[in-house]
Amino acid sequence: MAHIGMDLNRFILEEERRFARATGSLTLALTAVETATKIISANVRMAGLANVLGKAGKVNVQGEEVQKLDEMSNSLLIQHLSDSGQFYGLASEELDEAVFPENGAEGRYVISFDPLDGSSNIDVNVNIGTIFSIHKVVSGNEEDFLQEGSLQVAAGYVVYGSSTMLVYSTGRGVNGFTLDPSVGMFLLSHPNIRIPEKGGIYSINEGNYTMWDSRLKKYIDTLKARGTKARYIGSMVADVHRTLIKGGVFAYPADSKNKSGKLRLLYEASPMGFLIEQAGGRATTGVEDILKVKPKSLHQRVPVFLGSSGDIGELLEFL
Ligand code: P6P
Repeated sequence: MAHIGMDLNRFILEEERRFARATGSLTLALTAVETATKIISANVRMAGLANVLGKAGKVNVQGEEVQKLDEMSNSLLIQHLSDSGQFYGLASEELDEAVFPENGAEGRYVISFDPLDGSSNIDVNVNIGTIFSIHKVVSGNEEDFLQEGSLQVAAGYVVYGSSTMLVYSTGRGVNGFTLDPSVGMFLLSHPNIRIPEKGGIYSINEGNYTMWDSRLKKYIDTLKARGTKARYIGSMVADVHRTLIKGGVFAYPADSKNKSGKLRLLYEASPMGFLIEQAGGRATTGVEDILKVKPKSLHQRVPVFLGSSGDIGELLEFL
């Protein structure tokens, strides 16, 4: 029985024991994510001191300046996920193509991840995070990354904020673990997270208002008229974490400049949509459920509206 303070490893093992056919592979896979993100957390915590601030002098597949912490986080995840032997393939926001670890031939899973999302906030000490999405190997090639979000075996994020929290789901609810740096363990702090049916907060970059569809403008204007609170950090992991805990709506819509929105399906929209739905909320592109979208490419972007089911229902009436 899960109790506050239970460590993540024991929680994962107890979850595994509930499945007679479990081989322990997912446990090893999740443990590799845990180890890599603990090390990333230690580096993020000392970013201001260890000269890892600033640019790495490179540009990634998204055309974004690569920050040193981005590069380090990506390398750490590649190393630990590969070493685990549980992953047939790895897809990263920082890599144009998927990589297939030498010792992953027998791996039962593929993983897509954003090693350090929100990295433009690194130099100003604002929350950033790691997001991951795990699918089963089906065909043993790159197609395995292009499965619908509803088929995820596990998804989660680590938010490096006032504390470091790992929040994940394997399809049986959502649980949050807070890193206790004094013992270097993630301890259960938020068991069975449920998102409120309605929340009094909306989270969207209003700097793009003039480029939005008129129906979206009408919806946001209605929220304002009601005095709904606006909260926008500009770091998806932080904005979604607040939405998961407090309720409300997070949105990164398409606009006249970004016809498919800005956020990536495989390692942002899909894992976050999975968590929000597992917590009782909804996640949509505005046209269809995010978890039903069949990906066409690794770095495909989609419009994102996710949060409390009551709020998303109202939003869809406007759209
Ligand atoms: P904007 C960070 O760069 C990111 O990918 C997400 O973490 C965040 O939600 C979004 O972009 C913020 O974008 O255009 O509002 O700065």
